Amino acid sequence: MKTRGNLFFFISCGTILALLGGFVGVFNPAGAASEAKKMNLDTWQEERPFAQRSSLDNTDASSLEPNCRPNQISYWKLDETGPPNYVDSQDGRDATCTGAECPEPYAAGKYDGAQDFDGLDDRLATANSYNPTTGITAMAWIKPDTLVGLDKGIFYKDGVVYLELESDFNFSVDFSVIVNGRLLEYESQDSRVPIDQWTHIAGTYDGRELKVYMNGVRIPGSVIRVGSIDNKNKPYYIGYSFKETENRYFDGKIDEVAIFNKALSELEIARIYVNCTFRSMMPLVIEAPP
Ligand SMILES: [Ca+2]
Ligand SMILES: [Ca+2]
Ligand SMILES: [Ca+2]
Ligand SMILES: [Ca+2]
Repeated sequence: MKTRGNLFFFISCGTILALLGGFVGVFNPAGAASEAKKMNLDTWQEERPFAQRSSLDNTDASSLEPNCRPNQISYWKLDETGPPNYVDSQDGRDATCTGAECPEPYAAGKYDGAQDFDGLDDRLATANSYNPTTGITAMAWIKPDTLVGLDKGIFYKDGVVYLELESDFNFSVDFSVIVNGRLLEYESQDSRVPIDQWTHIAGTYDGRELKVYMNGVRIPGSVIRVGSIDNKNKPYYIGYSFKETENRYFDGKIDEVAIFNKALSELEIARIYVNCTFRSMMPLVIEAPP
């Protein structure tokens, strides 16, 4: 970006929300990811991928909930500097690993530390637990080192939920739940995740419709089946999934993994994507176009 014509503003919460569409552009995969953002007002709209243009551009401040992370039931910040315990700050559903399965700590996470998975055998697993059945959201920040070979497992519970990257579609976001004993899956195809950049991915199911999100914005399309999510007393895994006889490991960094007991709305996911800062006072750096 060019640097001339900088204007510095302190913008209050109302204006921040009016600029929500701008945030989505600023936080796109090609952008940096810190609090103070540079915004080229003329070009961000054109540069933003089609999949990231949505009704969020017309967001009204009054419709946002005060709770930053509504209905969250587990939240692994993955800030730990070594094994074996990775804290679930919501519900004590801590994840662990042993020996060669343990990821390396990665200091430059999306928020504080993250974990670096080797793509060979690294994974974290919780103890057995039951899961939501009427609705679910799963999300994570990921920064792949490589994307080759099999699908990549990001978050997984056998026979319940799969947040993956689909190798058949250039490693786009792929979310699945098991509804009434049958797989319900949406391979979004046009949400390709880039190498070596932090990308936020999420999937939701509300008892009827399954949707996927990338960088806080819904990817067009969905699949529908009315029913309840299967409930299994099994572990959750981070950095791994098992499906169709394949062990699917992820090579790269994972941060801020969370699950919720309902399908979050587009606004709720957008708020989490920007770290729930919409209502905060914050400095913005706005660049005039060249
Ligand atoms: Ca973290
Ligand atoms: Ca290993
Ligand atoms: Ca690696
Ligand atoms: Ca798939």
